[in-house]
Parts: sequence; structure tokens; C-alpha cells
Amino acid sequence: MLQGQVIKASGGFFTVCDQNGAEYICLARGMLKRGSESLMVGDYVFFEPVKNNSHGAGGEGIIEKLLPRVNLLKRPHVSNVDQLAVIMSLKHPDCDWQLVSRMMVLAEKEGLSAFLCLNKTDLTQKNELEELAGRLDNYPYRVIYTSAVSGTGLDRLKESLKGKCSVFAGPSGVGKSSLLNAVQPGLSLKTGTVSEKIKRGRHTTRQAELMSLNLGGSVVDTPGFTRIDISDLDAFQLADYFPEFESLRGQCGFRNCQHISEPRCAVREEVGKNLNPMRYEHYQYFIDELDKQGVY
Ligand SMILES: Nc1nc2c(ncn2[C@@H]2O[C@H](COP(=O)(O)OP(=O)(O)OP(=O)(O)O)[C@@H](O)[C@H]2O)c(=O)[nH]1
Ligand SMILES: [Mg+2]
Ligand SMILES: [Zn+2]
Repeated sequence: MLQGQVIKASGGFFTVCDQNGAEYICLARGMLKRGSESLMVGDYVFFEPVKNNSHGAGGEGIIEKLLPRVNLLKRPHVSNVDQLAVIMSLKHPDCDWQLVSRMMVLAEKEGLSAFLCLNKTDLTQKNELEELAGRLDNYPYRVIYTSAVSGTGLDRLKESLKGKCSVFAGPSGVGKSSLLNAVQPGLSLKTGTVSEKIKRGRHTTRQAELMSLNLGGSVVDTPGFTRIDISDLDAFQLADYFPEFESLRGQCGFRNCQHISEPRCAVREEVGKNLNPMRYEHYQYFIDELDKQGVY
């Protein structure tokens, strides 16, 4: 039996890369198709090769066993990654800041580090970027500005990807695949256009795919999405997934303070000072969303 990692999953077939980099197209044993054991990109598995390619390396196989996952991200659906790279474009389509915070919450829940990449800087004016910088005062995540077209910021992006397993996540059309092609031209990932009328992507990337990077590390390119469901979170735990609240822990007047309307709330006092107002707005919005579903 060989050990490998699932790098692609499509129509019941899984592409598994063994420790020497050889690829096997595999089917999975029954229990690995359903429930919590159902396989996804990133999973480490044991598999039995059943047929070798005529030229030697790789072939076909049967996946027999799933190895324990270090973590599991719900959206995009991947396991065993080190960090989440949230990709947004500044324009065409516009950046969805609330969606960024939703993704960050899921990353925090899984204990993943995360950064934000704002792409398509070539479409923005200098004054727009200055305005944005103001809005990102005290933003709790690393922000990298890039353009897959002009090459701006690619060195910083590469530096952040080096030696880690990252997952690229964000809406369709923001340039996830384009950025990866720019980071490593040999990848030749398919990219799509953005509709002029509704300024949305066309869901060009259809499946998650894990790729090795020549600079060291690997990255999973994923299909775009516009919604993230956080309804399985506990409202009382939400604050734990906002890392910028961490240093204020225990300083509110009430021990169970939810940082919404309680008096002497240390978090609320810091909004607009050391806390980014937009992030706090998202926190309020998510609390409201979680509370509402509790009532109905
Ligand atoms: N102006 C500009 N256009 C870009 C940039 N990056 C990507 N694009 C364009 O944006 C469109 C969508 O790019 P993709 O790389 O396919 O976007 P994606 O995020 O992979 O989209 P999905 O696979 O559908 O999720 C293409 O027409 C790209 O040429 C950029 O930095 N600047
Ligand atoms: Mg894509
Ligand atoms: Zn508080």
C-alpha cells in the first residue's frame, strides 16, 4: 500500500499524488464516499495501486484508508492546509468585505492563519487606494495588494506562499487562477472573463485542485463562491474568532459581555481607536444573524 494526498476530486474519481510525485487516478472504498469520512482535496490516504502506467510512474488505484485530518475547512472544502489566502478584487467585481470577515471567522475556527490579497490594483486610482488605506486602519490581517496583469505585489504574494500549503478562496472572477498563473506561469490554469453587465465571474474553475509550487509549498485553487454560512457557530463563541478582541479579553464590565449593548464594554470603547470599525460592524451583523436564527 502507498501513502499519498488527494489533489483533485471529480465525478467519483480522486487523483492521488504519492510521496514521489507520481499521480494515480483512484476510486474509493464505500465508507470513504459518505459522511465525515467522505474524501476531499488535501486528504492524506493509503491506497493500493491496481494498474501502473506503461511509462512506469503513477497509474490507477483504490483508496483504502483516510489518515486523520489536521483541519478541515468547510468552504472551500479542503483539508490539511496551513493558511487561507482570501482573494478579492478591488473592482470587477467589487470587494465584498463582509464575505472576507466570514471567511476569516471560519479560518480562525479551524486555527488557520489567514491573509487578504486585494487584486486588480491596475483598475484603481491612487486616491481610491488612499481612501482604502484609511478604511483598513487597524485591520487585523496582513493585506497584500496585487495585480496579476501588471505584476504588482507578486513578490510579496510569493513570499507569503513560500513553504506553506495555502488555499485560495474568494468569489468568481477576482483573479485567483490568474494570480496563480502569474506566480508560476507553467501552471496554465484556465481563467475566465467577468461579465460586463453584472460584474461577476463565470465560475471558470470548477473543482478544487492542489498544486505544488516551484518556490516551495503548495496551493489549492478553488471555484469561486459568494455566500458563506456561519449558522453552526455559537454566538457566545464568535468573539473568539475575532483575533483583534483577544487583548481586551476579561476587561469588559460584565464577564459574559457579548460586546453589543452592555455597559462598560472594553471592545466597544476601542472601536475607532485600536479596533477597525468595519470589522466591528461585521461582528455586530454576525451576532444579529446568529441571534435571529436562535429565536425562530
Ligand atoms: N485588470 C485585471 N484583470 C484581472 C486581474 N487578475 C485577473 N483578471 C481578469 O479577471 C478575470 C477572471 O480571472 P480568473 O483568474 O478566471 O478569476 P477566478 O477568481 O479564478 O474565477 P473563478 O475560477 O471563476 O472562481 C479574467 O478576465 C482575468 O484576466 C488583474 O490583476 N487585473
Ligand atoms: Mg479560477
Ligand atoms: Zn464587551
